[in-house]
Amino acid sequence: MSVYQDLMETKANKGAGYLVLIDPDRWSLDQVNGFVQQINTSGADAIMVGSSLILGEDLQKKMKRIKEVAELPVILFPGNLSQLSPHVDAVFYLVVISGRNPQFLIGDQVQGAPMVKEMGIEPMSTGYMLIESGRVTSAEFISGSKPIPRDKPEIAAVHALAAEYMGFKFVYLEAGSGAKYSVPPEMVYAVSRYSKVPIIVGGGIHTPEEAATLVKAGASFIVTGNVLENGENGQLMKQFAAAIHTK
Ligand code: 1GP
Repeated sequence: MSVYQDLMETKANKGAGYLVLIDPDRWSLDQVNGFVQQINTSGADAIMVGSSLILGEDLQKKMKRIKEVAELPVILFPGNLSQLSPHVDAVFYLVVISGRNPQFLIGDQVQGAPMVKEMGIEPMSTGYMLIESGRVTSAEFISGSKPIPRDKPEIAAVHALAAEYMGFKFVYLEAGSGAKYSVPPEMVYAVSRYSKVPIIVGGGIHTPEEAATLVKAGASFIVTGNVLENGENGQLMKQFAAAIHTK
């Protein structure tokens, strides 16, 4: 079964899916083992790996280690082409549709296509939208694109409809890692009413209650990253999974 089919089954059977994001810079090669083991038993549905900017060494070694230890699908969430890796099952093939920067609309996608083919990883086209979240995030700065104002749900909705008409498999509403405010539920609701594309929501989600509200508003997948980077977090992941799995 493809990772896409697996995610769609998760959505159908559990109501929504929980994706745990690993930023490789936040974990040493040894630490990442333990974290992946925790994720395996947390009730999460898949592991995402990547960041808008990675400074640390050993990226490919960490990816390999994550894939070896993971008992869940591993999905690359690439900030740029240098993060492409054969040590994943699939890649969110991101297009920053909220921006107008040609590098992130088609340039990198063309450069990356033969690499993804050669690596044999599954591409899942994803219309990625940056949503204003109270401060300039790394994703916004690095992508050189303006976020959608958080009080303009209709702008996000029409971008999602365009993504649907262009055949994208997902849209990703992104407040940015460590965002001050997560994506407003009103925006998720507007997008889910206007377009049929499954919605991934991430950035600045701190509590299971917040995640549950976003699922109720229409999110199909919830991503948490930062909130799990402070030591013991197995219990918190279980709480997130329970809040997100509404069926
Ligand atoms: C960032 O949406 C993800 O790309 C997760 O964000 O690290 O704030 O949870 P956080």
